[in-house]
Amino acid sequence: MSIAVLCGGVGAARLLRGLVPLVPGPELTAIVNVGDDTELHGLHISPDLDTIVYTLAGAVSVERGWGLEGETWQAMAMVGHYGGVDWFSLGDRDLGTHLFRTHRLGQGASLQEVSAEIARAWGLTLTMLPVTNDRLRTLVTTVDEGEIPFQEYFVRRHHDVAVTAVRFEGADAARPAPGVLDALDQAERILVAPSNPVVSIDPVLAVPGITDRLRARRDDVIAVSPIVGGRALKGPADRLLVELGREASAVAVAEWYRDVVGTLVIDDVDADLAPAIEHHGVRCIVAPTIMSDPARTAALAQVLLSAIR
Ligand code: FO1
Repeated sequence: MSIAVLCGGVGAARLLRGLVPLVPGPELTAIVNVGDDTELHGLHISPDLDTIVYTLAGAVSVERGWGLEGETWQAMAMVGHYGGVDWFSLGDRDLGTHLFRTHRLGQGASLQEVSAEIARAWGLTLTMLPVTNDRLRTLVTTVDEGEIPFQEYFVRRHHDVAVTAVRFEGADAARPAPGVLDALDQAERILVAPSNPVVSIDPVLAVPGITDRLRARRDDVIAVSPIVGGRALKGPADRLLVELGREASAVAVAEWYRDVVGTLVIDDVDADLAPAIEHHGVRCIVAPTIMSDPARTAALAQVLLSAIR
């Protein structure tokens, strides 16, 4: 069964880890957010693409969910020694990935080509596509500093500042990377990972053509709620929803996605929300969604694959 998955970072990477043993590599396409991408020290950093690669390769830091396990930080310490930008922690080995990517982009390779080279080097067989090869950047309007780049909000400010708006710079002119629309047309099922709807999935949907494709295939689109028991499993999705005038609940996730998602999988603890979700015209499946170990991750992947429309 061919599957396309709309992906942010950590939550998507974990879901893909559950899908990889069940879906043959050539039939699994990850379409990945690039709104988190940033340029630092002259390097192009693609956090969500890298988080997916490192996770599927079994090399990700278990504690952080991003970067590499057993990483050292000597280069960063040296940058800090000079008074340079050291609030975004780039490990010594991780830096090699950014050096390689930046060099290849400078040679004229597309982000998609470099991402495929990196994934191949780690032995991955799925197709991993940045949603676009063009420049797309998530910008966040904060109450005290105005509009700032996503990583300044997320990492430098520890996503601990109230947000009034989110914008995807470059999205209007961005073209889907080659293969993205075909994957959405041809996949038997399209999954939306339990990533942040506001800052991880919306930048993917903002690329012209993607939302239209999903609308056309709404009955085949299944999302997993990243909000469980009124809280985000990781990151600021719960606070962002509230700051943008919604509530922090799986019902709000259903409302957020209702135009493009036909089915929402919510966690057992939220079972009583199922009627309210179906009231929004979104079919609801109740299942354990917390991917805390390989068995639970595999079970969630199985639920998604066997969900019949
Ligand atoms: N997240 C942090 O909270 N602090 C960091 O210093 C940090 C560095 C970093 C370096 C490379 C990379 O690929 C990811 C990194 N992340 C860091 C995660 C990154 O901010 C992600 O965009 C978020 O986790 C949102 O998906």
